[in-house]
Order: sequence, then C-alpha cells, then structure tokens
Amino acid sequence: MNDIKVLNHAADNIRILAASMVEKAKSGHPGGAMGGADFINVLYSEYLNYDPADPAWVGRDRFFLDPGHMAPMLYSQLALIGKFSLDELQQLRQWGSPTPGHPEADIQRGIENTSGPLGQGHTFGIGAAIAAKFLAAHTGNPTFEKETIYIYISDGGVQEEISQGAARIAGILGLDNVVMFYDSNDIQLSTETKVVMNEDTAAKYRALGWEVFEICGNDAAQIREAIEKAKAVKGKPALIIGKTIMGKGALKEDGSSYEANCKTHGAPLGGNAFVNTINHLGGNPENPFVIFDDVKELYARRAEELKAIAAKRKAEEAAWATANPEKAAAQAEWFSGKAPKIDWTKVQQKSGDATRNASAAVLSVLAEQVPNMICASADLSNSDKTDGFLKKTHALKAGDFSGAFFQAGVAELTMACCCIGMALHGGVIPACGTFFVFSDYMKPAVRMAALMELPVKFIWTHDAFRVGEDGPTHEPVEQEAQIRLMEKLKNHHGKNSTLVLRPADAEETTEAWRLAMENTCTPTALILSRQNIADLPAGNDYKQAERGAYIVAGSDENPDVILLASGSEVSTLVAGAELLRKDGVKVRIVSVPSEGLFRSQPKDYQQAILPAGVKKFGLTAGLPVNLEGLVGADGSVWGLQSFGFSAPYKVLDEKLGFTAENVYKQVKAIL
Ligand SMILES: Cc1ncc(C[n+]2csc(CCOP(=O)(O)OP(=O)(O)O)c2C)c(N)n1
Ligand SMILES: [Mg+2]
Repeated sequence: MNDIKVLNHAADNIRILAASMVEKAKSGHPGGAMGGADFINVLYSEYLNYDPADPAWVGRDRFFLDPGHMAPMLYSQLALIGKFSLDELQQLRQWGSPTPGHPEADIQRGIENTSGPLGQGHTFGIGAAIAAKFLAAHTGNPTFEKETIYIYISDGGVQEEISQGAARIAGILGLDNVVMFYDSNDIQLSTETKVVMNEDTAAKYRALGWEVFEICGNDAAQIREAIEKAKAVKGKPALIIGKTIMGKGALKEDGSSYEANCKTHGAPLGGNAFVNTINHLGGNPENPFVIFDDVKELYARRAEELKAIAAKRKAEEAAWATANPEKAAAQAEWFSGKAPKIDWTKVQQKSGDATRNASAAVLSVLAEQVPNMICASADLSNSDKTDGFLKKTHALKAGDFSGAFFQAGVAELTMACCCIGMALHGGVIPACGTFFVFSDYMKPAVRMAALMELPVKFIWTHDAFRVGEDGPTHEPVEQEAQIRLMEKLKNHHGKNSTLVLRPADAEETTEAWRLAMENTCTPTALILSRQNIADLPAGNDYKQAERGAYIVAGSDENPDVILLASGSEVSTLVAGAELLRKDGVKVRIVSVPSEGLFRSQPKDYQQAILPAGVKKFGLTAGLPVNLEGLVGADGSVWGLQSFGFSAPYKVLDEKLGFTAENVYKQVKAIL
C-alpha cells in the first residue's frame, strides 16, 4: 500500500503540471484537471493494469476520458508513467505537438479515445466493455474476463442526453467490467451546476441498474476503497460519484482561495494567481515542469508491479493459446486490423430486390463467416434488415455474450458511440443500422469515427422519399448531401474521412458490402432502399463499383448524353433511356455509388467515364447538390427540393418526377 502522503504529493504534482501547461499555452482548462488529479493518480498508481513495454496488449485495462477539456490532467498523468516528456507537456496546444487541446486517440501514448464532444467519451467506454465481454465469450481467453474499463465522466457528460442511453445499456447488459468515476465538482463552464441540474444522480444510476458509491473525490483513501468495492461488484456496472473541488489548491492573486470557481474551468490561472498556486502546491513557479522524486519512485514501483502483473496475465494467455490454437489464431487475426476473409460467392441475391433486403442477404453470410462481427440496430432490425444477421445469431444479454447482435433500443447516438467504443477496443468489427433519416441523430458520432479513422459500418435504409406513406418526417432528402460531405472531408492520412455507398440494385449491394468490409481504415456508410429495384441491365460489371462510378451495361458508344445517378434512381434512368433511344438518342448510363471514391480515381478514368463536353443529366432523390459537382456545366440535375410528402411511393414518383417519362422530358430539354 502506498503512503497516502505520497499519493497526495503525486496528485499535487499533476495539479502543478496541469496548471503550468495551461499557463504556458496561455489557454486551456486547469480547474477540472486540478480537481480530478486525486482520482486519476490513485487509478494509475494502484489499479490500471497495462504492460509498460507493450501498450497495445489486448488484455490491458482501458481508461476512457469523457471530458476532453481535462486533457492537461491526462497528459500530466501520462507523463508520470513515461508516455509524455516534460518538454511535450510544455507544447500543449501547439502546432505539431502530441498534446493537442483535446486528447486524440493514440494507444502507444496511452490515450484510448479522442474526447471533447461531451457525452461521447464515456459511451465509447461502454462499447469497449461490450467488446471485452464479447471477446471473453467468443475466444475463451481468460484475459478478457480480467479486463476493467475505467471511465471518467464529468457534469457535462452526465447532462448530455447520451448518458441515459449509455447508462441504460450498461445496466441492461450487466457490464460489471465497467468502473465509472463521476467527477462531481458542482461547477461547469458558465454556471454552477445547481443552476441547471437538481437530479439525484446516484438514484438515477441506481434506477438504471448500476451500483453506486458516493465519496469525497479528493481523498485518496476513499478513492482506493471505492475502486476496490466497484471492481468487486458482480452483474452490474459501478459508478463512483466523487465530490471534487474544481481548481483544488488554487489561490488567487491576493492569496485567497480560488477553489470552486467557474473562472478556472477554461482559462489560465494567470500571473500572481498562478505563482501563488504553484507555491501553495509545493512547486517552483520559475520551474514548475518537474516530477518530484517521491512521485518518480511511486511510479517506478508501479512499473515493476505492472511488469509482474502483465507477465502473469500473459502466461495465462499463452497457456490458453496452447490449449486452443485455433481460437488463438483467430484472435490474432481479429486484432490484426486486417479485413476478414469472406467467400462472397456464398451471397445469393434475388433479382429485383430492395437493397435493404440485398443487405440482409449479405449480412446473413457475414454472420456465418465473420465470427468477430457485432451487428446492432436501434430497434429497427426487421425494417433495416439487420435481422439478416440476427437470424443467424442471437442478441447479447447480461451474463451471456455468446451472441453477436446488439439490441441498442431506440437510441441511435448511443448505438453509434457504443459501436465506436467496440472498434476502439479492437478485436471486433461493429456495424449498426437504422433509418437513413435518423442518421441525423448519429452525425456527431460519425464525425468522431471519421476523425479516429475507425472502420465502423453504418447501415442506413429507407433511403429516400420512397418511404412514402410515413411522410416527410421519415423521408430523407438532405441527408445524403450531408453524409457525402464526409467523403469530401479528408482525414489526417489524406484519405476521404468516410466511404459513402448507395448501391443501385441487389448485386451492387453485394459489391458495396465487399467494399465496406475491405475498408479497414475509415467508417463506411451504406445507404439502402426500402422499395424493390429493377436489376441493372444484364451483363453489368458490378466489380467496377469499386471505382465509385462506372458505365452501366447496355450503354451506347459515343453517347449524346450521359445519365448519372446512385441508388434506385439508376434504374429509373435505364427506363428513361429506352424512351430516349426510340428517338435515336445515344445514351450512357453511369452508376455512382460513391462520388468520393470516384474522385479518388486517376483523372483519366474520371475523364473516360464523364468526359467534358458531353451533356449530362443527373437524377437524385436527394438535394440536387448530390450530383451537381459531377454534372457540372454540361447539363442539369433533377432532384428534390422539399421535405417530401405522405403518399404511396409510386404516387410520389409520379408527382415528383421520378419516372422514365420525366427523364425523357428533362433530357430532351438539354439536348
Ligand atoms: C457536446 C459538447 N457541448 C459543449 C461543450 C463545451 N464545453 C466544454 S467543457 C463544458 C462544461 C463542462 O462542465 P464539466 O463537465 O462540469 O467540466 P468542469 O467545468 O467541471 O471541468 C462545456 C459546455 C463540449 N465540449 N461538448
Ligand atoms: Mg464540473
């Protein structure tokens, strides 16, 4: 047992470093970091199990931070365990530094998740806990049973609506591998917390099935005791509500207390307040970037313990691997990040099917062939057709993670963030489905998945006004344009941040899924139809879908006009082309499942498919902007400019001009 005095000294060391980083950067958040220092220090010096020599060890405990603004606390803690140098701390928020304003996932550095948008970070942790339970059940490797997911949440995260979804999921699934610390400091950015919140948070979490402990979050002994108890809880997630003091140890310019003050949330302590604070905490304001000798010793001792802990755990893993060579090989493959091997010839598509059904056909094969895939739905599995997967497995439930389907309930953002957390954990391939119109509820998570370059699959069905009778609330119009912006936005590796595919018929859906499964470095979005779609003409070379846009079979040489679309509108173009050909018009039809992918092809390919100077006509059930960039000045786009209407979809096709006849008319107008 470590001496409490040393633990307190280490926490003060974190406070000094955090306040000094912000002071040097002239911006950032010192207050929260100073209040949370005691918890994170006890966690890292006594509980978090990892292998200092092998940061990516699959069986490590994981620490998920929700309030990313508390980055100085995390970086300072990671400096104590040697993941950051004191020089790097001094580069907080500077160009090219490993210490950006909010932490960015970097397992080698000990950062499990990118955080900043409050609420998402702790939900990623819940997803990671699901992945750990899944892996324990599906591999039998005892290491996953021993893994604990520690999560750190603050007032902002608790207030975010997603916390209800995250808590519900953790409760219903009985995630007893979760220990969440709530840094309850009664202060937030612009007010005291009591101005906006008078709930009984402990009662709320208890009602959702959590075991709750309430402690002083600045008392190392109480923190230690609470973590012990939380780890021992069986069948439930555990929450430790720690009352903490914002800006603990801070003094103002005049030497009076600067604790529990909103002003320390997001600004440097400043001038003499900084000097007084550092002196008060036992540091040297002239040279505050120091790790005290006793703190160095504390963490050197912990490093030795960790070596022994990791060696013992790895010996257990090795014994399991020897006894289970096939499972061990599978596990290694699952964590390799490589695309799974899939026999696509097993996928049987039905002619003329809706692409959501075509997706179900693929999913049923994936359920059989990709044993580390977890598919989710936000209570729409029989509509979004993720039930193709479900029918081959069963849902995850408390105490039984032998299935592979995650019933998320009606909580799209929660579902998306849980899937992201699974991907962060590693070892599993998450996919999740709902209606395309409700992708709006998921955008913040898609953005984070794209930023973190995680290969989560988003399955969005009911892709257009052809939802029909449900009316405008359920008819996605602008959603495709929105998500395609993520194809234009590049990630930090220069790739399109998201792959967005809207296949034209059943067979093209198989190709789209192939591309999704082979895409291991960004999220993929699949946009699928509710209604049946006529097959593209016989002889169509679907493999070409991988180029983002390609010429559909039956197109004429030297065309007078090029018709282009994605999804079900391609088949409407095919029907329109027949009418045009009767007039002697030579027509090329181009299917564009992904503009982003197309624009990533060599220029000569792009030019060959959509040559400049040839008239072009685009048809989209979304906003015209979906195709305007490809049609350019050479033609026109017929799209939708309103929210849509409630009526049977065939009536809407007529009323809104999504017919062969209107294609004929509109094309004639530009020729
Ligand atoms: C989704 C989201 N909304 C708003 C913000 C801006 N923001 C950052 S911190 C914060 C207040 C957080 O208060 P709390 O979690 O209590 O942190 P503390 O002030 O205690 O450090 C806000 C509103 C954010 N980061 N994410
Ligand atoms: Mg707070």
